Amino acid sequence: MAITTLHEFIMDRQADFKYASGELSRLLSDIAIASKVVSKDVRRAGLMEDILGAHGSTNVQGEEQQKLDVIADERFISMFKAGGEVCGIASEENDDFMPFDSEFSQKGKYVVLFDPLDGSSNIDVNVSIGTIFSIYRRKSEIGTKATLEDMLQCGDEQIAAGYVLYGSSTMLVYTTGKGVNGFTLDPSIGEFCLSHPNMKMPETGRMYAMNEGNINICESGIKDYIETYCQQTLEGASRPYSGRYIGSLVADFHRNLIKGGIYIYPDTTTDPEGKLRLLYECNPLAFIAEQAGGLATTGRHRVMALQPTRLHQRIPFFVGSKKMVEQAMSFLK
Ligand code: P6P
Repeated sequence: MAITTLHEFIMDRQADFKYASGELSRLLSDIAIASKVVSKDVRRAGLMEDILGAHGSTNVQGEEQQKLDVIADERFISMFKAGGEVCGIASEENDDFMPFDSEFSQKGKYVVLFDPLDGSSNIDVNVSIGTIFSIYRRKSEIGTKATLEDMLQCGDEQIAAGYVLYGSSTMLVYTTGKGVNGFTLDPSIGEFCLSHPNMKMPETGRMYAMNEGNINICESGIKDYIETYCQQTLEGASRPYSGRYIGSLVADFHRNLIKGGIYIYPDTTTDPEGKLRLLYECNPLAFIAEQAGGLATTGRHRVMALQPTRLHQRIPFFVGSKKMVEQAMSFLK
């Protein structure tokens, strides 16, 4: 079977963009290169005591940073600075957004918001983790410093979005608004190769992903959905749904994209706004979900319609197969 590398695929699809002059293609290629480097780091984390464990600091979320969080963050930022397509970034690991200082970067047309390593509590126990990224055209004038307004754009304005899953294999899945395509890293040639063309999320499924430890500290409609719907043998079924919760959003999302399913992280008494971040977790995955025929809401509103107000704002997140998200939402008052 002929191999299509990510680079070839991006070049072939460049014609999808009117006035495409190659910047987005180069940016996507830069993300792929940084992802290969992070994948190498992740896969030998256990062998490098200086890379495992806590970094000894906490991020703006108050979460203890893992060394690999910080390393991955630095890898992506240095790639964006070197590429020239990006004028600034926002990342889970950085308190404030980061407008790039060089004249070279300030000519960049794009901003990238990303979570360099999501699920990093799983690093030390060898469970899948992921990178999530969201790309916007800047609103500020080219040649100037990126602004907060460049970062706080509505999810519907995304030019591209995707994730890298450092799982049993390393995969990069992305969309530019023309469908979703998945690429698997072939370490023997160091290339991401097209393995999942034109991905479509099954409109229903039989797996639900939720931290059920939260079942009694979130709104009762969710408990009703889980207990009276997911955990019952419904008409025509031979058994209830299966619970599958990996503790890494990217891994749960990717499984649901392929097999069908729903991921729910609601607002709780401990996380009254929800836990997941709108800008660099929910919006990019919402773009992928919708492009694949799925749905992403807060339980009440479509994620990509929300106007962000804060860089690290959190929202409740219901994402996955369209019919399953709609079904779960019907249980909310
Ligand atoms: P909890 C990882 O920190 C993350 O952001 C997602 O990847 C994951 O689904 C969720 O939080 C896990 O959170 O509260 O269930 O441990």
